[in-house]
Amino acid sequence: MNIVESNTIQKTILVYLEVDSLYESQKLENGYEEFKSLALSSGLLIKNSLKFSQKSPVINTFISKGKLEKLKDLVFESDVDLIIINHQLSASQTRNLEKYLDKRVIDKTELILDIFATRATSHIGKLQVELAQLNHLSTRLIRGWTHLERQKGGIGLRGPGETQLETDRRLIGKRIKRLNLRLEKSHKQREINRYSRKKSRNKLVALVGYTNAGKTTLFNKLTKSSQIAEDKLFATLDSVTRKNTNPDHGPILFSDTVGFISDLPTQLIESFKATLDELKSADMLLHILDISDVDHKTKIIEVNNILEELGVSNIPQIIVNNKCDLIENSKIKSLKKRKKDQVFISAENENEFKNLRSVINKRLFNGVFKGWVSMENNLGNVRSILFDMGCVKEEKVSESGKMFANISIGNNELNQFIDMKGFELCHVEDILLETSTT
Ligand SMILES: Nc1nc2c(ncn2[C@@H]2O[C@H](COP(=O)(O)OP(=O)(O)OP(=O)(O)O)[C@@H](O)[C@H]2O)c(=O)[nH]1
Ligand SMILES: [Mg+2]
Repeated sequence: MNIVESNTIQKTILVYLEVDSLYESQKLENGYEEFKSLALSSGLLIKNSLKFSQKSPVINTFISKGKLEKLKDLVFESDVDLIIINHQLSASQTRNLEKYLDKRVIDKTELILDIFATRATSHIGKLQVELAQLNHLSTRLIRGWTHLERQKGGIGLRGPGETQLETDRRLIGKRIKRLNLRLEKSHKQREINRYSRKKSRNKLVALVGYTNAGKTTLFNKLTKSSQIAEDKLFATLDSVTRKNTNPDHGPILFSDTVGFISDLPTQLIESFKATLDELKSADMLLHILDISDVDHKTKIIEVNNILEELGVSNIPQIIVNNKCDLIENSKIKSLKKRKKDQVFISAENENEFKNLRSVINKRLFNGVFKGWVSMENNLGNVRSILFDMGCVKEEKVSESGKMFANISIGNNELNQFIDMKGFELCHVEDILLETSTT
């Protein structure tokens, strides 16, 4: 049930705190804007906001006493249903705040879970979000909800949470177990497996990065797909894998994944691990970033932290600076000089992909060989491997049964055949000669 359907557009106060002691990495300059986008993505009506900084969180209420009084006044003045805090709160902090303010209070985790609940479309996506919500809920069950009994419904309680709230821990535990089993089963059936079988012949390149960086836009161009790419947070929830369509590449599967965000709730990382497992089998990651974003440096660190948490930080990465069209040419030029191992593109303009493609080829395949090879007729198995890899562009057979194939293949892959007896690199003239004389 979403907010509009339930006829109760939730009126909200956003509380944005900068807590000095919690910033391990740099803080986001546009952190408030990101927080606001999250709230708007959830369909909330923002009536008011309060921004302030604090040295460290207060144990009982997270927010310090003076600021809390200010917030209480604001709640009193504004007709609101909900207060959202841009941090993760403990169950007792939430409860104390709700008691003091006499309003529902939700934290960033619940807000993100809510967005995921409204965005999930696939069977697996829905199961994953439900699992994350229930895991979150199970940590909250100790708090008494009776003080807000009359305010049930709406954000934070959408989806499975609504019916589960009244059930006890044991039932939730059971449901979590069942969901885990169902997820496991769905994953087994999923196309990933089909791809992983094929993968032995194909390289898997996964696009990762902060939400809204342009991963799906690039993925669509690389694979001629039409996944939804939008200017909103978490446009993509389900991983999608497709074969590369460009003849300049060797055999590659590209995989588009869910975007990351700073302080991504651990429950979500846990639940999405199954989908993100695909990352583990990736041969290379394209780490896409929005170079026009003032916070891009901090976001690179955030993304790398999450990759580490997922156990994939050892996979080779190419940093792809996207949205170059949004910054001055001179700046791009100087960046290119300083960051020679990185790639600079505008995902919307395919004409600029030449360098990206050549860097991918170089790193994955040690460059790509394009040309004709000949195989004696006892090398039928090599021929079928080449076809499986999707390397063969054209084929000819002489009357004696000698096979000729025009292939596009990574040098590393080619090396496994090159020393075989009966396998040769050849010129197009040789083929004409042999196929016409025999
Ligand atoms: N100007 C400009 N806009 C871009 C470029 N690449 C992507 N965009 C826009 O940026 C927005 C986000 O793009 P997506 O491809 O959905 O981003 P994403 O990384 O897949 O986002 P999530 O799925 O939310 O993680 C869309 O409005 C795109 O049109 C680019 O090179 N230049
Ligand atoms: Mg996307």
